[in-house]
Amino acid sequence: MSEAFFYHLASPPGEGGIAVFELFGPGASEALAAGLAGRRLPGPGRSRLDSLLDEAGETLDEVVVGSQPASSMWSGIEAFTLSVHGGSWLQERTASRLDSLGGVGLDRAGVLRHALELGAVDAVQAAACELLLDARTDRSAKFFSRQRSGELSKILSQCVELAEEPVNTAGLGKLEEILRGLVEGSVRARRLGEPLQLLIAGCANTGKSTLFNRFMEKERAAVSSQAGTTRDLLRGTAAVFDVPVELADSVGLRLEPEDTVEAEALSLLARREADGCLYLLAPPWRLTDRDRSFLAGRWDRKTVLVGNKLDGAPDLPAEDADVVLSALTGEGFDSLLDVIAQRWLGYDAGLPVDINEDPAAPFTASQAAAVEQALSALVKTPGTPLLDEVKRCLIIGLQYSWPQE
Ligand SMILES: Nc1nc2c(ncn2[C@@H]2O[C@H](COP(=O)(O)OP(=O)(O)OP(=O)(O)O)[C@@H](O)[C@H]2O)c(=O)[nH]1
Ligand SMILES: [Mg+2]
Repeated sequence: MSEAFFYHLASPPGEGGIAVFELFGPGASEALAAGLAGRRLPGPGRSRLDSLLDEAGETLDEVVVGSQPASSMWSGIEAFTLSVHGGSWLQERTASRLDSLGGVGLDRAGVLRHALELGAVDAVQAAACELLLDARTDRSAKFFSRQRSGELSKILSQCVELAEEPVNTAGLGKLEEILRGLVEGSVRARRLGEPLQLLIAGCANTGKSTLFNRFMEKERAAVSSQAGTTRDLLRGTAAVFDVPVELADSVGLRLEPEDTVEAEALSLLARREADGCLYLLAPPWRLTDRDRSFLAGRWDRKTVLVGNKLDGAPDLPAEDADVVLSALTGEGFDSLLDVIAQRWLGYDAGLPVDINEDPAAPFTASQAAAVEQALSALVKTPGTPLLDEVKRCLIIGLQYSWPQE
């Protein structure tokens, strides 16, 4: 038996036109050559047509074999690619053939763990890689692609170097400035990979589902003039300035639920967690006792009061509403987006920001914690910063912050 190697199904799961397996590790070339009719592998950067043979030497499938340099692989690991036809049976059969050749199948996280061990990526790049593959908006994809290339890693390495230099005021000042910038930018960066979760709540018939649909840019939720239309929680991902935001449309609050389904939906709603709440008010946009009792406690400081149905009441004062709009016509909707971006997404006034301009900053909880600890060790005792501790935290951020617990 030849030396072990790893394989990974890189194409999306399920049936497809073509399925792509990646093979890497010390034993990959020998094992792959043994499984091919031609028994010859392409040179670096090249591909060739061949046939994959089963254990008995019969052709399993016509395949394209490629030899990929580390720089062109998502994982940063030099690999062979084996493209087979994409039917489910063939995918399974190919995997079992690779097993019989001595291969060990790895999922995406397994490949990244391996890449981290090999030093092909650091922990920041591994996290970025995972988030890039799951990115739901262009803004997220662009940001994580830059972090996959090492933008934040480079800044953290530069900080480690500054912490290693003999103590001098200019260097320390610079280090503090960089770390403060990273901490500040991290709210915005984290929201690109861990979407903000907002609950849309309010009394029955205030227009929650209409607002939800406006965020989704399509008719996802049923809307009607009858109170009690929405019975269960409906979820969807919207893009606010191209930042992913997860929204939940909820059952309307009523004193007397009509039946047990509505009562159950209301009791679920009372226990629901989210980062924030968009609470809808109908004209004249004044909070009632029922509104206050829902908002008291859990949603107190996490709510934006949205005065809806502006089209029907154009000249009213905003009263308790933080923003007034018409979910039906879209008038005033942009100002709600501004409020969300400033309140929760870490953007200043002066939106929209170009989707290429999000500065590099910690984008996961463990990266953010590492950088915050480095900063607090730096400023803890003025004049005698704990530089070893600063360095230790930064190295944790760079090398050990992925996978997160
Ligand atoms: N004029 C006007 N009507 C609106 C607006 N938003 C919603 N409506 C209407 O108000 C009614 C209720 O809207 P929904 O979106 O179903 O309200 P809801 O809060 O989801 O209602 P429940 O699910 O029953 O709690 C519908 O007839 C909507 O067309 C608005 O901005 N202006
Ligand atoms: Mg509704």
